[in-house]
Amino acid sequence: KRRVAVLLSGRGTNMLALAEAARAPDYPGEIVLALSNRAAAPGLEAARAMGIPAEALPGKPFADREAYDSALTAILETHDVEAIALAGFMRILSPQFVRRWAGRMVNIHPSLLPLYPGLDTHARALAAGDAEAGCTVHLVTEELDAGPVLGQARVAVQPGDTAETLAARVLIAEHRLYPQALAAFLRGLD
Ligand code: 3YE
Repeated sequence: KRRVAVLLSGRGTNMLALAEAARAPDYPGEIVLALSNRAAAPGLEAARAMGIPAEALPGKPFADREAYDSALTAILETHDVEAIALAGFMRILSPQFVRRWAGRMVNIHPSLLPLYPGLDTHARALAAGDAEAGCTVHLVTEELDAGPVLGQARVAVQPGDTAETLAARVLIAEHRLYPQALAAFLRGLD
């Protein structure tokens, strides 16, 4: 099994979906580490409750993005990580970090990319009057939310949806998509 780290900043619900899927004997990866840039992220405790080592690396003490990302790589190397799954990790990664993990790092984004890279995706989909929303798993490249698409899931926008109700519906789709897309990605690694 590939040794996978999940990077998160919040509740860690996608991390939990990955960790639960990875319990299956035939899953091609194991979640060996949950890492958060926010020490207070509930996802860290959720990981520990599943027996997954969890660490926080807050950004504050670091002089710049490169220094932070170097520390991140050092932790990942300590855990012999082979692949990275970003799951609600709210930092832009430096070109150096992206190069170090090139072809070995994926992200889940709550829109049907190339629509709505960046933040506030659900509000933007509603403002545009879209009939469909969804989520995308993509390879992480230097440009934010612009890497090759590995998988997508669609949901219908319902009358009366708010950003919150739409986000909740998309999140359910994320929890189904991400374990499948990560498995296919891991099976394709050298
Ligand atoms: N980095 C690169 N390429 C990608 N990070 C993510 C995807 C992805 C990536 O495809 N190179 C919001 C982050 C956006 C933001 O601007 N954050 C600030 C604040 C960080 C903090 O709170 O300390 C920042 O400077 O990074 C994951 C999704 C990133 C979402």
